[in-house]
Amino acid sequence: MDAPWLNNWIGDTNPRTDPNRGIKHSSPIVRGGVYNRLSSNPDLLFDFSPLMSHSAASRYRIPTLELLRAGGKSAVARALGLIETAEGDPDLTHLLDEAAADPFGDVLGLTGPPGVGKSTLTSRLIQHARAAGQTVGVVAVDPSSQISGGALLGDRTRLRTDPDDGGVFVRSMAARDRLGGLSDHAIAAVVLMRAVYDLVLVESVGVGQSEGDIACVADTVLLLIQPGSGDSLQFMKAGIMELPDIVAVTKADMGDAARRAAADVAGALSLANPVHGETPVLAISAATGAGIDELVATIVARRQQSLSNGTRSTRRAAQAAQWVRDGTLRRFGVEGAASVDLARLLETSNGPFSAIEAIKSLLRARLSLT
Ligand SMILES: Nc1nc2c(ncn2[C@@H]2O[C@H](COP(=O)(O)OP(=O)(O)OP(=O)(O)O)[C@@H](O)[C@H]2O)c(=O)[nH]1
Ligand SMILES: [Mg+2]
Repeated sequence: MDAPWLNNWIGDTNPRTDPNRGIKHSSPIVRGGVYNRLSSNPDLLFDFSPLMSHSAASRYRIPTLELLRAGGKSAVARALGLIETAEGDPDLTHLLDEAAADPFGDVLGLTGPPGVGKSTLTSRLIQHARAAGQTVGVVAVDPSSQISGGALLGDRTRLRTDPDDGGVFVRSMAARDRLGGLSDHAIAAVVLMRAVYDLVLVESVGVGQSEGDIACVADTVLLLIQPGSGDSLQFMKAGIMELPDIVAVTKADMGDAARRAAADVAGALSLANPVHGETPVLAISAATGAGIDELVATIVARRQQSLSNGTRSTRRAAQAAQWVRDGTLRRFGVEGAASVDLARLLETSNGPFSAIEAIKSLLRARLSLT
């Protein structure tokens, strides 16, 4: 290939001949009239180097958002790898802020206790979205990796997807910071995927309070409850009931238990939250497909509502502020977080990821850690 760094980036596929990549449209020729100076081949009119970051401070080959979007699954896979290996790199921070500022898709968070049916439902939702022509990214947060030391790719997710389908990308990630919670890396992964795919599904096991963590990245939180498990009482006790946007009782094919559980949960919700008691509660079966169309319709209706009443953008802004606050608290504790003006730093930075890096430098310098 004529542009070795591109080959490096997206594998052996040839972006000039692959019509699906759409890279011709984002060619720098269109953007900046740049001819390829690297190649002696006059036929090669594509110089992608302006699409790469070349800041002197960066030790990595970080793509621009444009290249990431054009590069298909392998580009996304590499970018997600960089989240883990190049944390704090200025070009990566820039890419993450760019992605955060230019969200493309919707993020649906699926949470619930182990074995409730999150992965089975995720598979269904992938099928549904692909049939409707949407591209899908999946982040499965793997809490067991805290013990085993690595993400158990595939084990936890039990997802069956077609490896040849370029429109689906699945990534299993370690939840390192809190049990079942979202690590900084998982948040960054969701932000990148949200800038590339139409729909991003985040599967996270809810253990106690950690269900709330998914709310820091999801536009819509879907809480799954197992029939006959007494989960509705547990969730009420834990104060979780105010968090989900939609509740689904799974495994409705198993009989009346699901209907009873749905009624219990609806009752618990209206007690816990009389003002916003309209949280939809559905009974679904990912195994048979029963209730899935209704669930999707409910998700879509909620999305429309949040777009028209402005709650989506308010929520996303609050989430970005939360990433900065939580990241600071985790690294520097309450005293550290209180010693900087987080809101002002966020306001004056290029985005939440720059703000986090600025805070890290500031507080590390104060602690003489640098
Ligand atoms: N009968 C029935 N079984 C289901 C349904 N959905 C999932 N299951 C079964 O429930 C078990 C757990 O399903 P998963 O989708 O792996 O559940 P999960 O919530 O992703 O589990 P973890 O990731 O381990 O927390 C599997 O044996 C599934 O086959 C359903 O709609 N009906
Ligand atoms: Mg699972």
